[in-house]
Amino acid sequence: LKRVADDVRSIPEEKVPWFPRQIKDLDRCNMLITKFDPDMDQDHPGYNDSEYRKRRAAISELAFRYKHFIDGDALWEDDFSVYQQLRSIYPSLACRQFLDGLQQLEKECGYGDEQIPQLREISAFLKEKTGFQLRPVAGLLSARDFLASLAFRVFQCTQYIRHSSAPMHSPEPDCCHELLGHIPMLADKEFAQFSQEIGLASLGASDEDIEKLSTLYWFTVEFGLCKQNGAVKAYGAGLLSSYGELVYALSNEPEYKPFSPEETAVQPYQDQTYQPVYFVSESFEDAKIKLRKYSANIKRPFAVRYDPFTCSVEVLDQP
Ligand code: TIH
Ligand code: FE2
Repeated sequence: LKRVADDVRSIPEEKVPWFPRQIKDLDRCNMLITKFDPDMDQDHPGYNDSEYRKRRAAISELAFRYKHFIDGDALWEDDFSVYQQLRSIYPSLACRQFLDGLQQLEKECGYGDEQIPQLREISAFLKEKTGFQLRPVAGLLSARDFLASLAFRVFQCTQYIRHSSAPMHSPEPDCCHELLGHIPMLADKEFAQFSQEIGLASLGASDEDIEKLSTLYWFTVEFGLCKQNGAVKAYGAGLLSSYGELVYALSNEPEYKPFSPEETAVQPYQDQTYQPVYFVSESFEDAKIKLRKYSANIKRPFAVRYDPFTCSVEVLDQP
């Protein structure tokens, strides 16, 4: 079955027809024409071929579902405890930018209800805040592909949920991790820019540099700590989505090192359990400046510049 517009639009008798003003207005530009439909059109060559129609329906369904958090409801229904437990410790352990982002998501986007906003709603929310948008991904992506999407301010999100027997820590990303770890941070302008800059630095880089950039990503975007008003706070998504590791990272147990891209980029890491070492930056601003300096030294025969008007990357000859 073809999907038609949710609401039938009445066209008012005005001189200027309605047109979208904001990106979210595009939600209303969703009317499809029901034509050449093998389910409804008796003249369609596939009308009497049930296998063909089934196949087409499945393909259509994939395209429709592409925009949604397929397993999203599970976070709030089955595993609402993940949210509630983490929510209670955020005020003392999470950085200011994260708390701001989460509060906006609760106020403007339906976080905290028993129902989760859909991927495209969160995506529209982020787009207004920082220009980031979300894209569903079936599983773990290669570092190169994942980082490349950041260059365009696109964040690739998993949709499945962690097993209910281990809500405190998951060794792989899941929807709790994306929703509670990454998305509030991506609502911060400075953090969004930091993320995009890692992405831009990765475009066309050697395998060796990709490895270093993904290690930098790991110890900042995923497991970063930063100083704020004299205290150390978490801004890494891997910490902010794991009750167990968040408490551990801000205890006396792990080792802290000052964030320094050259050193951080070659620090070995493992992804089975908690990190033995975390890097602490003075501020986002400080991390961004250091990263920029580091990226400028990555050897590439060209330079890149992002054009936000066309959402494309310009490739420039290196002088
Ligand atoms: N360990 C995180 C969690 O429990 O939410 C998930 C991951 C972050 C980074 C890699 S896996
Ligand atoms: Fe992540």
